[in-house]
Amino acid sequence: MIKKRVALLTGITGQDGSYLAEFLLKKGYEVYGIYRRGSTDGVFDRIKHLAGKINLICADLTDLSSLEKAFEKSMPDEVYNLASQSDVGVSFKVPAYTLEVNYFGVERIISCIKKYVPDAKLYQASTSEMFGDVIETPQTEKTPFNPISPYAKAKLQSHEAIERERKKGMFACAGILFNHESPRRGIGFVTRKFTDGIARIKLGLPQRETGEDYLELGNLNAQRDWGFAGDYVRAMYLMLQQDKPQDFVIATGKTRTVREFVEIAADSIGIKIIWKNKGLKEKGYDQNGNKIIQINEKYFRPNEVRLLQGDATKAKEELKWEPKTSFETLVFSMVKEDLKRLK
Ligand code: NAP
Ligand code: G4F
Repeated sequence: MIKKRVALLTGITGQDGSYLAEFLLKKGYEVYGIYRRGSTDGVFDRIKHLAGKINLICADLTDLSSLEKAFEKSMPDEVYNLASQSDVGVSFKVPAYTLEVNYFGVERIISCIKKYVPDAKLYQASTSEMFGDVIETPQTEKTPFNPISPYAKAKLQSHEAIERERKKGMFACAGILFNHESPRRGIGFVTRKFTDGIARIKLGLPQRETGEDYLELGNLNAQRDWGFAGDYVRAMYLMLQQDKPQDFVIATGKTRTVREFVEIAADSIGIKIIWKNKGLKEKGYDQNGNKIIQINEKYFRPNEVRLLQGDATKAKEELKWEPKTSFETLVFSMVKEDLKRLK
């Protein structure tokens, strides 16, 4: 009997982990996932439909002994390190913890691979946030990094650790992924915060964070290259199927402002936003004159990445990877799922 290939995923309870677990199960993998114990319910919400199909192990990226046990138990052929403190804004508030998980956590994973499965392949979740105050547009694998947040600085250290290990012979790849979203996106990120918020407005429900009947947002002028998470996990898998390990930019190539995202999402359920005033006093009204958006300074960051736009030509040529989902389809699906859930 042919032995199934074994994948170990950190961050299986997150957005990408849930899509990647589904993808690898369909490919016939035996899937192990690391979860950390949550103090609240809902930790398994994104993977409850996979119960009985995946093997879950309680471990934490800050705890080497727990990771060693996870490796000893799963003995993976492929390791996908998706776990991180993934919120850029929060990283300014907890920089040391962010470094502990996002950099030292990766060093712990590397040491487990060396100890238990030296021939295993490693995927590391690097990020477009490392381009920071961008030096050129669009950004490619050759664009110099210029990180400006504690999150991006920690991710760059782990990105360099991957390069170091690759030079020493490990099959280690980093995907430099641009923003990718889905109905399973964490509620704190701007896209999901807005699709949840506009669905509440449509249904006459109070906002989740404030209880108000309008939504508070930060910088509407930041530009991001947004794709669909389900498309991006395919690229992670493809990177580990190549003959030699390399890093790849994964992006759609198109950039849009937060304001555009907001307008398209609202429009998809018949709400036309009319903007009045500028700067911190700017507000958004619906066609009936009801205030639905207000700017709150607390959502601005000490340092802001103004523009991200990726060039995924290398992935297209070498991985034969291209995004399949359009921006509009992505936005509509997120709004639709939030409406369905809240109803
Ligand atoms: P996510 O939804 O926030 O998921 C993060 C995962 O990491 C969760 O499963 C979380 O567990 C886990 N985690 C956090 N701290 C941990 C710790 N100390 N030990 C073990 N697990 C821990 O993130 P995502 O959007 O799926 O992103 C996946 C990865 O790609 C992350 O590394 C992120 O930084 C990176 N990335 C994301 C994007 C994007 O646009 N989504 C773009 C580039 C790179 P809990 O469920 O217990 O919180
Ligand atoms: O949705 P965001 O929090 O995502 P951000 O900072 O781009 O980070 C995401 O993408 C990175 C890849 O580039 C990942 F590495 C990272 O893990 C994460 O997945 O913010 C997007 C933009 C920012 O410019 C932010 O200032 O939206 C702006 N924004 C405006 N109002 C807001 C808000 N962001 C949040 N979270 N909440 C707001 O109310």
